[in-house]
This record gives sequence, C-alpha cells and structure tokens, in this order.
Amino acid sequence: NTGDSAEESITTKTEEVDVSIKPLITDLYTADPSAHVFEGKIYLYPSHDYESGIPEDDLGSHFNMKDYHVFSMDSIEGKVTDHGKVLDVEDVAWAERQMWAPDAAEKNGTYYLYFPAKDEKGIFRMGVAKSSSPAGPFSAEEKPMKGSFSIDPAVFKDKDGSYYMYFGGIWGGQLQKWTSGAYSEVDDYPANDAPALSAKIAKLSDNMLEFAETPKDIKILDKEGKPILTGDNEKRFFEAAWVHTYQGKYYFSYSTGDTHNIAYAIGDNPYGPFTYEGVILKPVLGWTNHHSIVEYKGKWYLFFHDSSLSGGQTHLRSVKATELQYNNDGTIKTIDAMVS
Ligand code: FUB
Repeated sequence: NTGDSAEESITTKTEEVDVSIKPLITDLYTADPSAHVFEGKIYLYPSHDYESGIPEDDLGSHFNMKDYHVFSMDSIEGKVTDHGKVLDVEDVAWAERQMWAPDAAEKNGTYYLYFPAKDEKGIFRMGVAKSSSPAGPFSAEEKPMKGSFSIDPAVFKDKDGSYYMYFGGIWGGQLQKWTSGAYSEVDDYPANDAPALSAKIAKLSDNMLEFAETPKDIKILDKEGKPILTGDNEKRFFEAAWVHTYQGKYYFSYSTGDTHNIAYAIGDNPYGPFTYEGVILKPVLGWTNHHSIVEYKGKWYLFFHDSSLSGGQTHLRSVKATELQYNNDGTIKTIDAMVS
C-alpha cells in the first residue's frame, strides 16, 4: 500500500517544476484528496472510487461511491497507512448514494468528517460525522446539515479559531439548481456574459455541526476588479474548492471543470473577494481535477488525483502528491502532472 509498489512512474514538466509522481495508494482507487496535518502526521480524506457499473454521463452518475477510507503518512515518499473503512452510506440515515469529495476538521480533540451525498430525492446535501480519532471510524449525524446543498465541502480554520465551510459544484454538483435559494428541478445558468455561478462560504457553528449563517457567494474577480464570467470556462469556478493561507493572504483554489485546471485566486480575508491569479495544476489524465494544499514540516504539498492507475478510466482515480512552490511575489509555480 505504498508508493514503492506503484507500477507506473511518470515525469511532470513545467517551466519551473520537474518531478516524478506515483500513486500513493495502489490497492484501492482514491480521489479528491483532502490532506490535513493532525497529530504530527498527514491524514488524507479522499473519495473511494470503485466500479459500480453505472454508465458515464455529464451529471457524474458514474461516480457512485458508497464509503470512505482514511489514510495517514509520515512523509509523501513514505509508507501510507490505510485505516480502513471509516464510514459507509448504509450507516448514514439520510444518505442514499454518491458519497463524493469529503473533508475533515479538528476542534477540541474531536474530528469531524464532512461529506456530500444524495438524499432520497436525488438532492446533494452535506453530512457530518464525528470521531475521537483522525483515523476514524466516524459516526454520522441523523440528518444532513440544515440548509446545506451541493458538493465538495472544504473546511478552513482561520487564525482567530473560526471555521468556515467552502462548498459547491456546478453540473452534477447541482449549484445551478439553487439560484433562487430553494431547490429547483430546472437548471439556471447565468448567460455567458454574466458573472459565473459562485462557490459558497458559510461560517460553522460552535459545535461544528451546522452553518452559523446563510451561505454567501465567493466572488472571483479579474485584475480589473470585474467578476469572472460564465463564458470564461478557463477561469470560472466549477467545483473542488480549497482555501489555505500563505504570508497573510488567503488563497482560494478550485477546479475549472470542463477546462480541467486547478486555478487559484488571492484575497485578504476568508470571504473574499478573491482576485484570479493563475493555474496551480494543469489538466491531468481523466476528466476531473481535484486537489488540496497543505504545509508539512516546512514544505508545501499539492495533493491531487489522476486516472493513470486505471489506464485512464475517468471514474477510477488515484491520489498523488507533489511539492508546491511559490515565487517570491507569492504566486504559485504551475505544475504539469499529465502522464506523458
Ligand atoms: O469524486 C466525485 C466528484 O468528482 C467530486 O466531488 C468532484 O470534485 C470531482 O472530483
């Protein structure tokens, strides 16, 4: 279960970065890695891909995941420990299917696993499950978080001890069905020359189980201060939100979906607005691109996935990691990890 046993090795090339990257986990398919440093180790909270036989469509029905595993490691080159299955859809009273990208947070010695799944009406909601250990197992709340919707929760702890959830995804992630504030069967995408649909942010309640406020829009602006537009597929938010801080600035990173980049924008506080800056990770093998960024032992790492281990099957992905580097001005060096 270590990178050493991976059968393939690839070389990545960019103007500035050149690294060989192997799947971290080779006996399961894993994706959407949310990495955190807990108890002095890197803990990984990924999706657990498997072949469910559901045909591929634009709504992502083929991503039909049903449980989560947690992994830990002392270094990105070292042994990866699989802590086993930590939550199963069967053990979540309200959830029916499609356990998509999760995230985790720690507060006062309790660990919280946040996960999206479809309820019995086929609507994505956000669940929370608790554990006394970062390695789980996790026990889910009876109901989804009140007022939650869409996918890809990312929970960020600010320096004042507040926790925020960033979330949302379009197309199969259903953000376009919530533009009125209530769920609609009808998709509502803004016109190509109108501001793009936004990711959401909500402060979490003290007990970490609910939103403490109505979710707000995350604005991504261009260098002139104008909103990124729906038609700007290379830059607009699609899914996979993540936030980290570096030298006092807030970095909001995300997938551009159908243009397959991990892009980023920089702001001065958790709510933004964020100014679009560039691409962190170019498209990888497979349709989806999803990442997390974490500092560990004085270095910064990008965790991501691709479909190299499955020979390119888009719904059977594998988690990878590589070092992330900043330029002197705080911008991030673009990484190209496409299998060559
Ligand atoms: O893994 C299912 C979905 O694919 C995630 O929620 C998205 O971010 C994309 O990676």
